[in-house]
Amino acid sequence: MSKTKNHILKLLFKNRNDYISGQKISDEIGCSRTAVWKHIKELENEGYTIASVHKRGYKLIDAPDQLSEAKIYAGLTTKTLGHHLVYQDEIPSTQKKAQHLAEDGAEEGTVVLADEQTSGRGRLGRSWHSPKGTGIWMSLIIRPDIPIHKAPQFTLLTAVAVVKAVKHVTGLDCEIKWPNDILYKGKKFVGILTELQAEAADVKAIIVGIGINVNAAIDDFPEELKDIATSLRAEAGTAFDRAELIQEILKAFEDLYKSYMDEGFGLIKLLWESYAISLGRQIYARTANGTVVQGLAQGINDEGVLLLKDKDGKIHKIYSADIEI
Ligand code: BT5
Repeated sequence: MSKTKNHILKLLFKNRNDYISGQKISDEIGCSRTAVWKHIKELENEGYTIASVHKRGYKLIDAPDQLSEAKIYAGLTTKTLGHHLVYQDEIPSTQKKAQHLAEDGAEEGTVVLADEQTSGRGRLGRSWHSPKGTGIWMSLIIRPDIPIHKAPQFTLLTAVAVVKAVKHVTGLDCEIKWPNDILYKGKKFVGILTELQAEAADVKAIIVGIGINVNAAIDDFPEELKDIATSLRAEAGTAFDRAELIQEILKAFEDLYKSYMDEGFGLIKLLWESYAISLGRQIYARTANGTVVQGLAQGINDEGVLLLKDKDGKIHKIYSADIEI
């Protein structure tokens, strides 16, 4: 989308409850009224419904579920998170882009968002299915002043933020499977990927990748995902506004992040445990080197590490693994 059109869209969103005159738009943007009119027509062709009333101006009535910077900014209630937003219709991976931006010094709170990822990725080089127009594929850059061993706590913080936001927007109660999956009735619809840039023992940046199946139809999933994955639309029977969910997630994340920096991991740990499915159950933890530990999931410790008690009563600390219940 051209810069001018994006700017007009931002003004329309900002004045959503009222008319804004063509003159005011052209003054603010520094283009002619004819140019404003041309862009409004283009927006209408793209699916926006815009009322146009003589002597009053333009008013946004309805917007398609098309992501754009303007749409996200319009309802964003965070103090800083997402204020620097990098949006692309198509990208190989928001995570990769965010990694590069963080290396180049991108400010804390920068968010990279795309409508489609062509090489979305999960942990350990797995791929993440990220089709066009139906999901949320985004990566957040944060720069907490913490030692690196605490970074995995941000996977748990993110999971809590997403569960809260999903509840707020859709009413669905979902569950967290340690460390990075969010499920609804046993099927995965959210994956979280937390990566780190460090200098010696300190965190320079944490890149939090969040993938959410929002409006995808199960029939459109690739064969290997049909039985294990779901989407919010498939579960609720109705489509959701991705921009609203993004705004809620960023708000919930920012609030939890503040609580984390002010008071530590305590509140997040409590919330996380209240949403976790595996606790108190016999589970298998398969680590990256293929070792499998079976035991009772007792909880997480203060660093977010999973504690498994095996049949001999020995406690295993699981730092990273896939869990089978
Ligand atoms: C994850 O990895 O669950 C982390 C996924 C993170 C994706 C986000 S999207 C924005 C950002 N940019 C990126 O490139 N990535 C991040 P893992 O625990 O390794 O799970 C990967 C596995 O989940 C795959 O092997 C599939 O079995 C399954 N999977 C792939 N795509 C899925 C989808 N759309 N929905 C549900 N499950 C999926």
